Amino acid sequence: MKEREKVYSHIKKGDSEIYRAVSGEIDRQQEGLEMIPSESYASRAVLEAIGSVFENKYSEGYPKKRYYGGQKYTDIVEQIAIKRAKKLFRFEHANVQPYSGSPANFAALNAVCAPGDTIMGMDLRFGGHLTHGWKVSVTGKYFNSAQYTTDKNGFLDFNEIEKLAKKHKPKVIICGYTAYPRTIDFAKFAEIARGVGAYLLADIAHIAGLVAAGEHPSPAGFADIVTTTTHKTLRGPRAGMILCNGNPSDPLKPIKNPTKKDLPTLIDRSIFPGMQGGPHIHTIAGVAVALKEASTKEFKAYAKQVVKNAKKLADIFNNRGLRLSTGGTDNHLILMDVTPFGITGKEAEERLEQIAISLNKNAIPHDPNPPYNPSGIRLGTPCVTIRGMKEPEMDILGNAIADTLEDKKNIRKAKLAVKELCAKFPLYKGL
Ligand code: DSN
Repeated sequence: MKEREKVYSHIKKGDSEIYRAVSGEIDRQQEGLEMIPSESYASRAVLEAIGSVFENKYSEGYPKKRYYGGQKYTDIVEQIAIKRAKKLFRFEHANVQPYSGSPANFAALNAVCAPGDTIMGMDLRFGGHLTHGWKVSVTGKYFNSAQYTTDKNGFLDFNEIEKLAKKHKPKVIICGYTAYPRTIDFAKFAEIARGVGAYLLADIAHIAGLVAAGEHPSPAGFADIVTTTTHKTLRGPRAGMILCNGNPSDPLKPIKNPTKKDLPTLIDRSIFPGMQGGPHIHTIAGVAVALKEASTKEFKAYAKQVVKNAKKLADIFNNRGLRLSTGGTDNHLILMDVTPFGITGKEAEERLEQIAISLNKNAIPHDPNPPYNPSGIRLGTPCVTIRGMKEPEMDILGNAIADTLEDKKNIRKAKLAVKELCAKFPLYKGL
C-alpha cells in the first residue's frame, strides 16, 4: 500500500470524496511551485500534532485555570508552547490561543483601546493588513483609524509617519506588513510611538520565521505588543500568537487605570473571555512543535536561504529590466509591477498558474488600478526554499517567470522548467 493510502486510510475508506480532494491537493502542492509569500509547508511532525486527539478537547481558560476538567495534557502542551514562544522571540509573556492573525490583531487592539479610540496602521493598498484599521474590517469600524502610506518608491516614510502620529495622537501605532519587501526599523517606530504616548504593535506575521532565525531585526525591546501568525515563514500550523512583557495578574481582579505592566492580563482577558471560547489545543500542539523546529540550526539555515533566494530572484528580475517596488528586497518577498508587460496583476497571476506557479495579484504602492485588478504581483521564497532550492534554481525560476510574463508563447518551455524543478526537489517525499 502506498504511504498516502496508509496515512489517510480511514478517510479513504469512510469518505472517498474528501479523500480524493486531499489526495488531489497533495498532488497539486507536489507538482507545482508555491510562491505566495505568506505560505509555507508545515513539517510532518506539525501535521501529526494538529491531527492528534487534542482535537477532541475543550479547555477554556488558561493552564491551571480552566473551566473544564481533564486538562492534564492540554496544560502540558500549552505551557510548552508558551515557554518556547517566549524564549524564541525574547518576550516575557506569550498568549498562544489566537485562532489566527486577524483575531490576534483585533484582540491586541481590544486589549488596550476602547471603541472609538484612534489606531494608526498602514493603508491596505500599500502593504498593510485588513486588521490594521482598513475601513471594511472590524478594526476600521470599531476604532477610529488613521492610515499611513509609503513614499513614491514604496519605502516607509518616517517623516510622514511621525507627522501623522502627532496629528492623530493614536493610542496604538501598528507596524508590520503583508507586502513590504524591506526591513522594518522597529527602533524608529518605537521612538515615534513614545513621542506621542502610543503603544507600538508589531505584526510580524510575514517575517516571524526570519525574526526567529535572526534574519530580520527583532521587535523585542521596541514593540509593546507583538502579534503574529504561526503558519507563514515560521512554518507552523494556521494559528496566531500575541507577545508582550510583564506577568499576568489575578484574572478576576479589576484593573482601573491600566499601564504597560498590565498588558499580559489585558491581552489574556481580551482573547478569553473577550473574543474566543475554547482554544484549539490540537493546533497549539502543532505550534509547540513548530517553535521547537524554529530553534534549530536547520531552521536558521532555511531562513538565511529564504532571504538569499529572494535577493537572487530580485537580481534576475532587475537584470531583465522588470520593475520592482523599492527596487528589490531585504526579506522573503518581492512586489513587482507587471503593467510594463501590458498586463495586470490578475492576468499575470493567471498566466503563471499555467506554468504551475501559484502567487497572487497585489496592489503596488500608489497603484492607479483597483484592488481586484491591481498592477502588481507578490511572490516569495519560503516554499521553494523548504523544497531545497538555492540560487541556481532561482536563476531558472526567475527566468521562467520573466519569460512567461514577457510573452505567452514562452509558457510551454517555462512549464517544463517548473516541472523539472518540482521533480528534482520533491515535497513530502513518498507521500
Ligand atoms: N493573507 C495573508 C497574506 O497573504 O499576506 C495576510 O494575512
